[in-house]
Amino acid sequence: MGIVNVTADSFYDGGRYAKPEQAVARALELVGQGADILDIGAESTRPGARPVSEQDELLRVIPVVADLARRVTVPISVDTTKSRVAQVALDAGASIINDVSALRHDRNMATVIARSGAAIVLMHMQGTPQTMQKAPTYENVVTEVTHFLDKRMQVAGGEGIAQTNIVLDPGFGFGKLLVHNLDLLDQLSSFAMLNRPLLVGLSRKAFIGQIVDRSVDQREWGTAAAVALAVDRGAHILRVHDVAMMADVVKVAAAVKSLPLPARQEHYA
Ligand code: HH2
Repeated sequence: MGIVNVTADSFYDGGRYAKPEQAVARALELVGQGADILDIGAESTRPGARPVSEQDELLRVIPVVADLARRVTVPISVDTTKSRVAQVALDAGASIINDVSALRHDRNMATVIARSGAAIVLMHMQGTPQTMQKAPTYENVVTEVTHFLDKRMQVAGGEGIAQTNIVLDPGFGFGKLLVHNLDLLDQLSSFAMLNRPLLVGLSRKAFIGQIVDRSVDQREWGTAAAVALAVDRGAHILRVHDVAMMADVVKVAAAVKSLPLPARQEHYA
């Protein structure tokens, strides 16, 4: 899943694709590099980011989605927590809504998703982007995130969203300290018990910067290591800025995973 942020303030690509034509060109470039899904966002969720009005979000995201829908065959996801933005984006050709609030921000979101038959990404976040990194606390981050995602799936189901349209995301960096992100990555395979595809957003995040002690524009190697580990532990969708590089990382990690030891042994017979 290739990221395109039509924003001025995203933590990595803020300002680069703020104009619709720049965002469309970037999205086409990512598809050319091997992106299987595009994720278009118009509101930064980095810690402390300023909320964007519905009107501004619509003005930024809809022209991009509408243009891309005519030009690409890969599914278009829209990163939004607002039901009206979701509805207009789906009408313009998006087929996935990536809701980092997991249907908690806007009580009409579930209805929009259920009615449209769109896919929905439900992500875990402790707090809100304004508060989430102040004092994240967990007794057991893996158990608590699993419990949260399970509950949000049930809420979605209760609102008429088909379970087969749900993708889950533990929300790396969203109300998590370094140790919490490490636990989630290490134990990612435990989310398989929820029986839904797993999306992870690791790309260039602050916790990678803490480990390698590098600025956001120098975190691609750290991201590559995290992406390879995530594939090994069962992630299905890797949300990344650097599609060309990470497509190779995913291919190598997935090759080992998809042809496991017993299957490889047959080749020796
Ligand atoms: N991370 C970001 C934004 N949206 N959505 C999901 N499902 N999972 C994530 O981990 C995730 C996400 C933050 O990354 P980015 O879009 O690059 O930055 P910003 O929020 O500053 O625009």
